[in-house]
Amino acid sequence: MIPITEYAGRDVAVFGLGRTGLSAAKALKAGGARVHAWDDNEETRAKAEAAGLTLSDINKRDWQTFAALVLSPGIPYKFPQPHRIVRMAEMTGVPIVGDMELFARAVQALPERARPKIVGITGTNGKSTTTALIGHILKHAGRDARIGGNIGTGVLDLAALHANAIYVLELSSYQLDLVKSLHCDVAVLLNMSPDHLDRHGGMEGYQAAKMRVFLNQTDRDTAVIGFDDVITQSIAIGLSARGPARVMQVSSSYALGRGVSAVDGKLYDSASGNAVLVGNLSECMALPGKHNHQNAAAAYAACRALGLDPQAIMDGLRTFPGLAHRMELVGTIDGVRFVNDSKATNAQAAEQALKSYDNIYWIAGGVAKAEGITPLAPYFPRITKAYLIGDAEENFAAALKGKVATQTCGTLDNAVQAAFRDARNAGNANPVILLSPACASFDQFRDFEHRGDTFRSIVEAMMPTELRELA
Ligand code: UMA
Repeated sequence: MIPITEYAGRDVAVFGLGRTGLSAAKALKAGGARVHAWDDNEETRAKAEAAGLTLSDINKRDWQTFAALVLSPGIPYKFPQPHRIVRMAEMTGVPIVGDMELFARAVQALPERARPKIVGITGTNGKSTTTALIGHILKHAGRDARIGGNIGTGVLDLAALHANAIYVLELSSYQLDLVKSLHCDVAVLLNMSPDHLDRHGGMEGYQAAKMRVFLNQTDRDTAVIGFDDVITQSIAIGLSARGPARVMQVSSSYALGRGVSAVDGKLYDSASGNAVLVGNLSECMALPGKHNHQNAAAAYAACRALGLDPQAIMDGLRTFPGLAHRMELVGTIDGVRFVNDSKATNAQAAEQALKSYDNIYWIAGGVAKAEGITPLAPYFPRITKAYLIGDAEENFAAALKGKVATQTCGTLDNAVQAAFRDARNAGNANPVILLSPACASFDQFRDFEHRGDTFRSIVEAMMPTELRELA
């Protein structure tokens, strides 16, 4: 935990008691503040109390006594309309901060030589993968990397500040909206397309929030910017001209004259003006597809800025296991790869996986969404056979009829066994058994994580003992 001492002896309101609020309340309490913790939801309040927090209904308190309001990122701040509590803080002149701002100020309060490094990662897509990837590369190279933020661990839950530590933080637009003091030694902006527009009052507000990842950067810092969409291209051009940070462009669409590019599956570093081949991204099993190659290029640029040498970074890219439940390679048996993409609960999410592999033995089904699998038709030629499970199996079999060979399997266990038999016996190149269900899981599982964990357990049980120990 990172104790927050800034408010020692003062009263602070903490509103929203999910992951952010709970960790902020604990960190503030550990730093000596009097915490007034509250949430609109009764059940959440009960859970927070059970976790040891003392509740205090901030709707009924004297706001003049509050030194700050710590707001969770999911609570409406400005749009579609400010939450009642936000209006209360504004009317009484109580400063509103997020957990990232508390973290940033705690870092800034340290003498310069005692400050850890901060890598902030944002973008519309790929930020969790890139965050986990940078964290993995750094750890693999022996650095003390701490991964948190939007990826799932509240930043104040990470281990205490230390000069040699590197905080690798996924930053959502919601979190960025609430920071002023954040100073990223390396700031990564991957890409930008319309998202969360109602929450930011439109594209301009969304873009302005994302741009805050570059706040407070100096000429000693690096801004890594994707060059594959028009919005981030113009941001990169603007920041290159205006500075102050050194801009490093990255792309998986263009061979950049100066930057880091992934071209035809190969990673090139042309930061010096000459393109140098760094390595082959096809060796990085957990990073298939063009979108992952952009993530890899960004992670490479970020880690170079932190002083890692190219081969150490390539080693990290090669050994990255992927994010749990997102195109996660859970094992390889007799040359057959098993990929857990259980998080794909709709066709759009499954599309990412289907377009990343060939010779796919596809496990799909569960509780289908309205669009079914019709939007996935362009990827049917990549599927060798489909193994269908759960409520949707008959519907999906009908949708695939005459296009893809199918087998209705009922359960995930049956599907994995049948797919493995076929994939191993077919003798085709690079087969992949892909669980990317394009469905919700609750007909057979608690949630998508339970479904993915079950898949992993089935695969591990099929592994010879020596492989199981390595898994
Ligand atoms: N609440 C109220 N009143 C409201 C709205 C919410 O009291 O009007 C309360 C809820 O009852 C709940 C709490 O606020 O108890 C939830 O706060 P939150 O939504 O900020 O969620 P946290 O659990 O604190 O998780 C947040 C991020 N969630 C969001 O930004 C929505 C998590 O990102 C992040 O992992 C976590 O902090 C730790 O940093 C999740 C996310 O969905 C993955 N992010 C969005 C995305 O990626 O698209 C931005």
